[in-house]
This record gives sequence, C-alpha cells and structure tokens, in this order.
Amino acid sequence: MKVIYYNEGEDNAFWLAGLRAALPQAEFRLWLPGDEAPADYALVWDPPKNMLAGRKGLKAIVNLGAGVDKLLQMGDALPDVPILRLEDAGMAVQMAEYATYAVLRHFRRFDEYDRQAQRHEWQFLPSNNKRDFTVGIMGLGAIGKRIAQSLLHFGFPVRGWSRTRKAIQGVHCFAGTDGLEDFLQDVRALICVLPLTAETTSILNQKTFNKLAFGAYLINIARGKHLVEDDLLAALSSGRIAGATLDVFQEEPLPPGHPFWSDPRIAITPHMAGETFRDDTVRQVVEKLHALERGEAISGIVNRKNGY
Ligand code: NDP
Ligand code: OXD
Repeated sequence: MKVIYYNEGEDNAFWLAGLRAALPQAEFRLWLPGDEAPADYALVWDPPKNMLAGRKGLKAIVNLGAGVDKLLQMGDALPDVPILRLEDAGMAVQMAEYATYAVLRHFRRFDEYDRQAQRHEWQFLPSNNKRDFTVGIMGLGAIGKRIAQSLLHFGFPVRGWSRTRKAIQGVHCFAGTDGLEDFLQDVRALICVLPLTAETTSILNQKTFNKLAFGAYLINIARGKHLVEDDLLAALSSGRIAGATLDVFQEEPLPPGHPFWSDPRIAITPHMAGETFRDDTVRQVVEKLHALERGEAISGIVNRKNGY
C-alpha cells in the first residue's frame, strides 16, 4: 500500500515515524511538489491543490482533522473517491474541556472577579441561577455530544441543535432550520461546534443573537466564518451579547489591530481548542485504512453534498 502524506504546520518526521511504526507494511512518503508517482491513499491536512487535483489511482483521501471545509473548497478538482475525516480522535475531550471552562468562567463570573481583584476590590457578586442558565450547543456530532455530556455533569440545562433530529439523554434536542428559533430562545450561553458549510456560514449573526437571552455569552470553537464579526461587535456594544470566547476567526492568525484584541469582553485563543494528537490520529487512520482494504463498512465518510 502506497500512501502520500501532507500535514500543513506539523512535524513531518514525528508523524511519519508514528504512521510507519503503526503500519509497517505500508509505504508512507511525504508529498513534495512535483510528486506524481502512484499512491493508493492520501493523508492530508490543508494540502496544496496540485497534490490532489487530477490525481489518478487514489482509493481514498483521509483528512487529518475533523473539519473538511478547506479540502472541499477544491470542489471538482478533488478526485472522485471517498473522503474520510477524523471522528473525535482525542479532540472531543479537549473541545469539551475548552467549552465547559468557558461556560463556567462566565457562569461563575470569574472574569468580573478578576477585574475586581485587579482593582484590589473584595466584593461578592450575585450568583447566576443554574436552572435558568440554558446552554445551547450548535452541532451534535462527535464533538458536540461530548460537550453536552460534560455540561450535563455540572447540572446545566442543555439544548442541542443538529441537521437531523437526535435523541440524547438529558439534552433537549432541536433540528433543522425550522427548529433553530426554538433552540435559540432564551439560551444564556451559545456554543458553536458546527462544520462550516454553505448552510452554516455566517450563522452567528445579529438575527441569531437577537433570539438569545439578553446578555448571552458566545463560544465559537468551530470556524471563523460561522461568525459575522461586525454583528458581534454591535451586539457587544448594545449589551445583547455580554462577552465571547473565540478560538477561530475569519482571518487566522487574528490580524494585529483587529478590534477583538482590545475588547476585554472577548477571550481569544489561537485555534487550539482541539489539538490533533498524533497517536490518537494514527490509531484511527490505521483502523480506517485496514477497513477500506478489507472492503468493510466505515464511518466518517464525508458527504460532499452536505459539505461535512
Ligand atoms: P460532526 O460531523 O461529527 O458533527 C457535525 C454536527 O453539526 C452534526 O450534529 C450535524 O448534524 C450538525 N450540522 C451540520 N450541518 C448542520 C446544519 N446545516 N444545521 C444544523 N446542524 C448541522 O463534526 P465534529 O463534531 O467532529 O466537528 C465539528 C466541527 O468542529 C468541525 O467541522 C470543525 O470545523 C470544528 N473543529 C474545531 C476544532 C478547533 O480546534 N477549534 C477542532 C476540531 C473540530 P447531523 O448530526 O444531523 O449530521
Ligand atoms: C479540525 C481543526 O477541524 O483542528 O480538526 O480545526
């Protein structure tokens, strides 16, 4: 089995060593521009277009991440073979840690206590009532479900929204465009963990914010293009949104001088909510390659029409 590999921004020697150790019978090679030699599989994260465009003989493409938005931007240039994506692969627990921390920080008013402490002020603030503090999760896939479990553990009322209806114990589930308005109604903290598709682009906009409880909190850990950044700035000015924790941005790295940097109500992290750990990823990729070779049914196949 011949496998070409391209993993933007990662330590290739480290990753290739892990892949070769886990699947010694395969020939893994780092793809370099001009390499048109045959390959059965391509393992990729953010590959240059000419790695895959027009390539013949591939059996499948494996995306070394959860989101396939960048890959699918290649459109018809992508070979017409199955595209597989990572499912959890160690990311879900990290995303749950991140989202839960952000919800708790806002719920327990830690940012306000921090600001008081900076002013050497010792003062109790009225606590939020958990029963009224509904958390809404947009996206109930591998990651959204894990986030829901984590928040349920702390006793939050949890709502979830997906494209097709789900039944998850303890979670009030909503589905589809028709279910969006009811899902958003009175939500106090909104977490976005949707894939970026034609339907979900710019979904975090003024209309969405207006449906939430006044003074709601926003957590976007999906993609920057889900958020209309000017609408967030306006909602912060009016008080409709009290604050936000953002891991992803329209432009990454977030440009110097971007208004988000200087707004104390916005917590910023550099797209680190769910790191792609090598060993979890290698384990999952090897399982998927084995299943493909044996012609077995496999999960995590991207539906190109749906965009995820
Ligand atoms: P999944 O494909 O497992 O889940 C996606 C969820 O979104 C599903 O519940 C799906 O509904 C729902 N969904 C998709 N389209 C719509 C729509 N139009 N309306 C309502 N719901 C919709 O993805 P993952 O949970 O693995 O990952 C989600 C995203 O998180 C990734 O695409 C990526 O962009 C982002 N991510 C970010 C990371 C970071 O470090 N910041 C790390 C990892 C992922 P249904 O269940 O009906 O299919
Ligand atoms: C992913 C990511 O989609 O890291 O895997 O953003």
